[in-house]
Amino acid sequence: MISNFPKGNNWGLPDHLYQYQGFWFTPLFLQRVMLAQQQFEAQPTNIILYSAPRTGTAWLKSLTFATITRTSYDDSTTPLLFKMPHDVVPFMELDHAHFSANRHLGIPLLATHAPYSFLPASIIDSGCKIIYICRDPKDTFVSMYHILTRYAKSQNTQPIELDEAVELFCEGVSWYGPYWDRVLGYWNAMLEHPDKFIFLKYEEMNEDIVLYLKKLAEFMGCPFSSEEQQKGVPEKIVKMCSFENLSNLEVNKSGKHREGQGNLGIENNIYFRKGKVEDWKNYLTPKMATRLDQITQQKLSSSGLSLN
Ligand code: PAP
Repeated sequence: MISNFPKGNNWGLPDHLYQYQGFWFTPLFLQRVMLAQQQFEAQPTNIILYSAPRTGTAWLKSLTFATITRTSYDDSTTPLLFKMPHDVVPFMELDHAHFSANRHLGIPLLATHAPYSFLPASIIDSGCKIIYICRDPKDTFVSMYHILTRYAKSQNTQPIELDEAVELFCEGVSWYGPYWDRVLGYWNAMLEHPDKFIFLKYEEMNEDIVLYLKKLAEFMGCPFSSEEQQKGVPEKIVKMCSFENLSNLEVNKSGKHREGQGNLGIENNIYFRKGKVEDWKNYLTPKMATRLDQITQQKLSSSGLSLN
């Protein structure tokens, strides 16, 4: 069925992207999103982490995981010391079975990159909490371009040039793209169900991460007590989950994620590049940046949301 959908360039990688109901996916991910739509049974206690690729998923996973498990572990015992963030919070598209297992451990977190309109109905109907993180499209694009060029090299494929990738991203032809449409999908859903959502921006979190961690803890139903605050627990979690700390842990420097799962296997350090705001200034020409900003303004103009 998928092979009949409109085909697009997967930024030079051997397989194509396919467009379905307005969004672009690799065949494997589209298949898995569709499977999850049919089979995934959310519980009201679930907390779902939504993000587009390269917008801060690993950071959000580590922060929420460390916060939720803080009565079981501290910064010298947390599994984050020996497992990468993507391995402590299951990913709906690929870890369906793993998620069921984690439920028994009392970890209610689940992550997905699926656009809002593709969510399993049980997630929307069950009333579970939803945490969304988004990022300036320019930094998102630059981060995506880097992971794809590294991935292409690991597959012995010639990566596409930056200007070609900008073109594709602007046309919406990118993993789970168009980027703007998916952010808007969640933004509009948040406006409809404000009590269920917390909507985060990577840039704002960078400015005051302790404040946002406290908001997250409250939203997840496990606020920091005044005693914890006096002991500096939020600050310790922030330090544990910082880019500097995580990217220097042996597991994140040298391990391999999804090893043995076909061409999904990839070095863990690919997930930790620079962790900076406005790194796009080092890569995009003014013309490219203006083009991306214009699309952002055009697409979000009547939404009340800004992304740059
Ligand atoms: P994914 O979609 O491949 O899982 P995701 O974790 O969403 O990626 O985002 C990766 C970005 O978050 C990278 O940004 P960069 O390419 O601009 O550097 C990565 O470096 C950054 N990142 C990873 N961990 C952290 C962290 N602890 N704090 C801040 N940024 C981080």
